[in-house]
Amino acid sequence: MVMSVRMAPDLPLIVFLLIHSASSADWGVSYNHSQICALKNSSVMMNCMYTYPTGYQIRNVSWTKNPVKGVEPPDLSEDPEYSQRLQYLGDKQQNCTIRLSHVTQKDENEFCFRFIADKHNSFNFMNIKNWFGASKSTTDVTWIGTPGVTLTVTDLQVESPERVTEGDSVCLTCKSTCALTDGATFIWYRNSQPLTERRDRNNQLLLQSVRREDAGRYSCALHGHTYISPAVHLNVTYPPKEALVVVVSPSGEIVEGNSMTLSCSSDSNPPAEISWFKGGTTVGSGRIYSILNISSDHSGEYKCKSSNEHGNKYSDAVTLNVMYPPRSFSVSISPSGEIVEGDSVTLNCSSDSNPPAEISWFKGRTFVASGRIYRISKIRSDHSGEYKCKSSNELGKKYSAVNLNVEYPPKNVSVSLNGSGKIVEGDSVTLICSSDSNPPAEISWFKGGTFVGSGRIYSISKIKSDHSGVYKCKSINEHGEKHSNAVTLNVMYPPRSISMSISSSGEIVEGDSVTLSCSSDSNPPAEISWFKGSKFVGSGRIYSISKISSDHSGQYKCKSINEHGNKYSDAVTLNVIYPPKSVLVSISPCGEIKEGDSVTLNCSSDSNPPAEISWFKGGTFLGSGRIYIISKISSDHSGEYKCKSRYKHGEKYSDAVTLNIMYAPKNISVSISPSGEIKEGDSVTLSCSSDSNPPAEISWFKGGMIVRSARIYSISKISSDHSGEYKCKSRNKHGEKYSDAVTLNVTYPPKRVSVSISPSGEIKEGNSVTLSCSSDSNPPAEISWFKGGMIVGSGRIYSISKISSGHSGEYKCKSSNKHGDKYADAVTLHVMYAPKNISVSISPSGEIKEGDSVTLSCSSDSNPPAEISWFKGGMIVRSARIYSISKISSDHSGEYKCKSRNKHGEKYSDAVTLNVTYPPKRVSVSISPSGEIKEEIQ
Ligand SMILES: *[C@@H]1O[C@H](CO)[C@@H](O)[C@H](O)[C@H]1NC(C)=O
Ligand SMILES: *[C@@H]1O[C@H](CO)[C@@H](O)[C@H](O)[C@H]1NC(C)=O
Ligand SMILES: *[C@@H]1O[C@H](CO)[C@@H](O)[C@H](O)[C@H]1NC(C)=O
Ligand SMILES: *[C@@H]1O[C@H](CO)[C@@H](O)[C@H](O)[C@H]1NC(C)=O
Ligand SMILES: *[C@@H]1O[C@H](CO)[C@@H](O)[C@H](O)[C@H]1NC(C)=O
Ligand SMILES: CC(=O)N[C@H]1CO[C@H](CO)[C@@H](O)[C@@H]1O
Repeated sequence: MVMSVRMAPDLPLIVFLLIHSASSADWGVSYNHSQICALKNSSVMMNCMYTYPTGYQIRNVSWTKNPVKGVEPPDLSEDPEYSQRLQYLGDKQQNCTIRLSHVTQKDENEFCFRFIADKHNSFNFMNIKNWFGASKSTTDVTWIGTPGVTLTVTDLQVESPERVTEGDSVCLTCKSTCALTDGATFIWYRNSQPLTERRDRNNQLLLQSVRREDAGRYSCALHGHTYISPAVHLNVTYPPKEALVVVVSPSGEIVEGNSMTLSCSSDSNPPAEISWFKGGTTVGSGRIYSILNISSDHSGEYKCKSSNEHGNKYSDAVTLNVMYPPRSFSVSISPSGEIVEGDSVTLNCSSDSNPPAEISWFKGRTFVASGRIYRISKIRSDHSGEYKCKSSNELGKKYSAVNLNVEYPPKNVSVSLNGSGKIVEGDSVTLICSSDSNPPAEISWFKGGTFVGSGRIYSISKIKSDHSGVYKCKSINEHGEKHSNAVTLNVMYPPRSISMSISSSGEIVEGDSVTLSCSSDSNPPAEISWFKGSKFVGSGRIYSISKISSDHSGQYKCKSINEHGNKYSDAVTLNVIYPPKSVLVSISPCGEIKEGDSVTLNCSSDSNPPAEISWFKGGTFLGSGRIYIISKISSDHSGEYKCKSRYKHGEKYSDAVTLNIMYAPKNISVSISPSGEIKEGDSVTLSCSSDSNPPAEISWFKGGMIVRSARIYSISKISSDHSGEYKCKSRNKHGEKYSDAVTLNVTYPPKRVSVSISPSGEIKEGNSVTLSCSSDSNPPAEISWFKGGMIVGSGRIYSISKISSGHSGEYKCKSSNKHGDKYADAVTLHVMYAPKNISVSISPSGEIKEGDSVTLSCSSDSNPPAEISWFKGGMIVRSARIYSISKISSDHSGEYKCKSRNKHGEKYSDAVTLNVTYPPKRVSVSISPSGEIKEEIQ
């Protein structure tokens, strides 16, 4: 360590000596290591001790780097590069150890410790300048420990040969740029995995007889440090170990047309080159060997050769067995050439396929045999045909055909007729000769024994009856000939040339015998039917009528029919002569005849020739002709009618028929009995008469209401309610009609006589009042009015205008007609009025003396009765009609009046004066200022 106290030049030794003398200790800094080799990113501990003389006190400690004389050394703790990484572990006495973490190449510096101390117990020295020349007022000492700690930072590098061959010995070295401490332990990694197998020594890894598994990326590190060296690849080469052929695709059978891929896998370093062999021949190279569109030629043994600079290796052989469906076919027949029935024949089928095919034989679609050879001994004609051999394996099948043609003479010669069998004239007929032969035969046709044509088909178009006969055909080829069976043609035809004849000529009279006969030609023979008009009358060639009657007259014809058609003969007329019979009248329309209808009478008289007709009603001739028409018939036409039929040999009448003509009601009338006036209580009969066919139903109506259904309507004890208009209705199914209306006027004496007052309610004097008398009577009654027993008026209405109290009283009316009279109940008129005629009377009359008894009474007239009140002066003194004063005094003197009041008004009486006389009492004397004496008596 070097002492580095420096003094200012102008501060002489005195200070130094003082310091020196003041302490026995020396100034100094000592570091444990002057050189430190540190691994990148590791933490470095720089152990440091410092000393200073006693009496000094440490004021400041710091570390700096690469100090230069004359330059203020920077404090590393203030350098941002270091402030985070530098840690001062020492103290302010003697320990100045620091730790620097995460060291980098940049940290390769000289690090020095510096401290500043001053004298604790100061002797007031003069100024001292420190070694930087700054002037201080105290004895500061700044000390830097130089030389400091030199830091070298190293990384790690793996040193390795790039390539080695399996079996070589290899040494890997973990290198650093400075010498790390002896005790450092190295760790090795392969492919980032720590090696567990300890094959290292110091910083070396020894791989004796290297194996291919040792290849990989190697890196090294120091135990206890995070830093790992970059990895270095160790490449171990080796010859191919083995070659293996794998069929990549397809996985199963190999079929022609597919593609196939072989893959050769082999492990070697560097990678091997692959070549392919089929048998001993090279066929390709590369790891993959593909064959597109494989064919059977590709079958065989394949292997691959794997080779690199260190050696080569062959794979085991792989066998390709290419499957394919049958192909290249051939079918042969032996013997070749013409084959005749009875020969022996062999069919042979050959085909190529993998796996070998199965062979089956088919004739047409029918399976006949299996196996490559198909043998037929004694061949027959039915063996002819197409034979197919089918060659099939699992990949497919193939057919090959051959034709076997067996020749033979005609056989099964037969004739067939087209159609269902029946042959009708005009049809087209075809005879077909069918014959079995090989080769095909020649055909000839015979009718009877005569040749008529050749060819398989013999056609007759539009056949005629002449073609009927026996036909056959002959079939002939090089192996023989044969005749068919015979076929008979029977040609049918419909009836033709029909004719009819009558046995007798001339007039036919009723009772004669007549025969009709019909002849016609047809095949098969026809059936004959006979018709009269369109009506069937018989069958058979002959139609006989014995004893002919008029009914037999008419047109006759015969019809000839077979299954192929029919034909009618011309018509022949039979006209049977006869006299009239059954003369009948018929009426049209039939049924009911109504007036207005049009009616036709028809006389049917049956005779040949027709008779003359005449008409009669009763015995009267009406006209002639078969028909008698009445248009718009009326009831007058009713009656019996008949007709007469006249013939040259006589005449005949019909039965009579009656015309009954229907009509709606008419001439309807009503009669009342008795006629004349009808009084209540009488018996009255209404009868309705009308004319109609059929008879009508009668109903009676009063007003619009039906009251009875009968021709006669009787009312016993008629009442006024029966009054009114009546009519009757006559009705049958042809119509209805109403009579004129008749009036029933039932008379009766007055009844229900009553009086009503209007207005109702209270009647006040001056009102207008109307009394009305209502009464029911027929004829209308005359009315008279009574007040009390006095007649006061007449007429239904009795009016009083401006009524007065004098009209009060009982009123009634009397109603009278010729059948009687009747009084109404009496009604009372109460006329209301305000008080009037009010007067006052005093009793006793004459002079009234004090002490008398006096009665004032107020009388007034009013309705309703009034209330009375008494007034003296303007003051009310009593409310009563009588005002009695017993022992009257002079105080009662004065004017009195009474007031009479009801709801209609009020009235005051005239005033009356009460003059109560009395004797003298109390006298008073007064002297007037003038000396006059005045005496007053009160
Ligand atoms: C420093 O060195 C001394 C002497 O060489 C030794 O005794 C001491 O243990 C060391 N200290 C450290 C922390 O290494
Ligand atoms: C100095 O301090 C460091 C850290 O506290 C410690 O490791 C070292 O032993 C100390 N040195 C002495 C000599 O005490
Ligand atoms: C440096 O060391 C710290 C821990 O001490 C670690 O987390 C970091 O990854 C290291 N850096 C490098 C680059 O190795
Ligand atoms: C090893 O070396 C061989 C020969 O140079 C080379 O072909 C091969 O690719 C290398 N392998 C690796 C993994 O680098
Ligand atoms: C009924 O007969 C009476 C007496 O003949 C007559 O006065 C009256 O007017 C008749 N009434 C009707 C409604 O014809
Ligand atoms: C006021 C009035 O009329 N008084 C008379 C009352 O009666 C006497 C006697 O008859 C008369 O003398 C009063 O004049």
